[in-house]
Amino acid sequence: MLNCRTFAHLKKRYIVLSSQVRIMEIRNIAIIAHVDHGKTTLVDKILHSTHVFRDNQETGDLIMDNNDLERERGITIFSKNVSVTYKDVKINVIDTPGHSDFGGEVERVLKMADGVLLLVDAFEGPMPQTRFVLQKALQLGLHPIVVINKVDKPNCRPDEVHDAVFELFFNLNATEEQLDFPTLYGSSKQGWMNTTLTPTENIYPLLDTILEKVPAPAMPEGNLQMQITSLDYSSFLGRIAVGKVTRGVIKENQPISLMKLDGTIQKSRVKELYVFEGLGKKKVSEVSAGDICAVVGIEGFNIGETIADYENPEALEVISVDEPTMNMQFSINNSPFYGKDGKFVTSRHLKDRLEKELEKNLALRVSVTDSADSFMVFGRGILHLSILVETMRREGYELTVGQPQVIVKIIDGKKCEPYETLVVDVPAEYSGRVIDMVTQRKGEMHIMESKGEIQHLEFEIPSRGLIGLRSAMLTNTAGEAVMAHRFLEYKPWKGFIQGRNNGVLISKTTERTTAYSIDKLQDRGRFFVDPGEDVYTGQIIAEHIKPGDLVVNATEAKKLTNHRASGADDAARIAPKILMTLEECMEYIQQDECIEVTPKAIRMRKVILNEDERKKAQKAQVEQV
Ligand SMILES: Nc1nc2c(ncn2[C@@H]2O[C@H](COP(=O)(O)OP(=O)(O)OP(=O)(O)O)[C@@H](O)[C@H]2O)c(=O)[nH]1
Ligand SMILES: [Mg+2]
Repeated sequence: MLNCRTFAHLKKRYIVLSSQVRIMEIRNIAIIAHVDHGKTTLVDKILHSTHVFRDNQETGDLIMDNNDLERERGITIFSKNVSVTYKDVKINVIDTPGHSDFGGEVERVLKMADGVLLLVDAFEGPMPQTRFVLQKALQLGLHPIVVINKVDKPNCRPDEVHDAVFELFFNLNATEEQLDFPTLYGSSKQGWMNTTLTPTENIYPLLDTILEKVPAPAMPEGNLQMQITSLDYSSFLGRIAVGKVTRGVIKENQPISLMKLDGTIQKSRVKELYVFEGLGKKKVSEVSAGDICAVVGIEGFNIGETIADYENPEALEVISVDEPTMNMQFSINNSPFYGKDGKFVTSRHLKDRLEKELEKNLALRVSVTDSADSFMVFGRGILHLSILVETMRREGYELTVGQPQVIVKIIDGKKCEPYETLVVDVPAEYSGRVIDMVTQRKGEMHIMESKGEIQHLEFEIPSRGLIGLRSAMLTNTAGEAVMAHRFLEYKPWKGFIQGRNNGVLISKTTERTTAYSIDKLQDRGRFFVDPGEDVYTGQIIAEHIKPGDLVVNATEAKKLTNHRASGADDAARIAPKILMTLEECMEYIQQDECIEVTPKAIRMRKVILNEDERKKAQKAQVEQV
């Protein structure tokens, strides 16, 4: 039976629209933070504590990072919408990626939110991406709720971090109201949040703060307006437009006008309509202003376009998508091992796949080159491009990718290149080395502060200088450095930056490597291949310990002697090969090198495999300069 109190409570939570239709109250929030500060873990906990799962339902580690690559790397690549119900209020939650390559995505999806949770790691404090996403949220007039996460970590410093966050708000010109942000402390991992540092049993204090502090979305009646802010893709339904309805009502089968970016109007019709529910979507017949929905059936739309009334369409202000800052050549695989393990190997396959990618990968561009076998692919950074290559190889593609290059622009008649802010936190004893390393790559130090034992360094550096820096940094600081960077702006070209210091050992032969040969060559270089691996002429098989390349034979068989013919003795003395990820290879190779990528292998090689031809080309290049 309903008693008076519950009735009053229900009345508060539902808005009576017309005589009979009651619409649930809504909150739309986005979770933003620097990479790895715990956004997805928190979204998972929100789903769990609002009983999206049956108690006995098996769930993986992070249910939200559901793409294979996301799971493997433990990062979020695509922003995602989920929806939960708490105290009769529908909370739409948008999980965003924290890596700076996907920063543009965050900026767009913030358009769907009426509030944000800014997560900050209680140990690391605000990082470059924290600043970037907070700035975007403040500019949109949102009032963030600050969550100091990971207070379970030893040596964390929640109070200091809180002060640093306040300072960041202040420096970003937050208004009085924005500066008056509510703060919660807790551990997403342990599943608790509180307004003080005292642990609780759950995250309800956070959910209560959301209900209290995040404004309900505006729900104006009138002609339909919905801006497409992100897209979903289903091989069955095709491209799906996602956004918040900001005015009026959108209905199944409704004819609409799509207000294109170029100002033209395209007539179309809504086929199906979905709202978010739990981890999935629920088909509905209509959605009113204030809620976030997914629309099926609209052909050829772009992000930022408005779905508007059929008769009286009005567009919303266009949102721009980040321009690429880096490019890389994608070609068919033309190594001697071509076609051995891939399913899709021709230029036609490559072209079709890249075109398909453009439909859903918003910050990506592709252009043709002089050769029908090569395409230039433009993206937001190494990670953005490497994820595409990784995805393709898992689908069965073979391809060759070249050295990633930053995109140069002519601005006011001057050659300009992208610059980034680089933040490095490192134990004081290594800070000198870090400064040297960054300065060599044309970085300039702007800030140097001590945080206890740790030195906090901030630089401005051309993006070019960052390529390959991470591995060099880890080697030179015994793995202690924590670094993060984010695109700043285009500025004048900074001149020559020294590439890789060491040369490489290149295979002379196309054969199987032997323990005998590798053992003999071990003091010359550190190997990328094991004994018994097939290699080809021109393949990079090791890093030379000195500058300059060397062509070597790593496939010689041991001369049989009267005693023993086995290579077991040699093998026992061989150091295990260095395993490099695709990204590490991308940062490692130089301009005359490229990477062969197949479903089973990643091999670095010289672009010109034949030694004589390579020398001729080098000579010609030197003469040209
Ligand atoms: N100690 C501790 N670790 C946490 C906590 N929250 C998350 N983590 C860990 O931090 C790592 C990153 O967590 P995610 O939730 O994937 O971080 P994210 O912010 O979604 O990362 P991106 O999506 O890549 O930006 C994982 O290893 C988590 O287990 C916490 O409260 N305490
Ligand atoms: Mg995440």
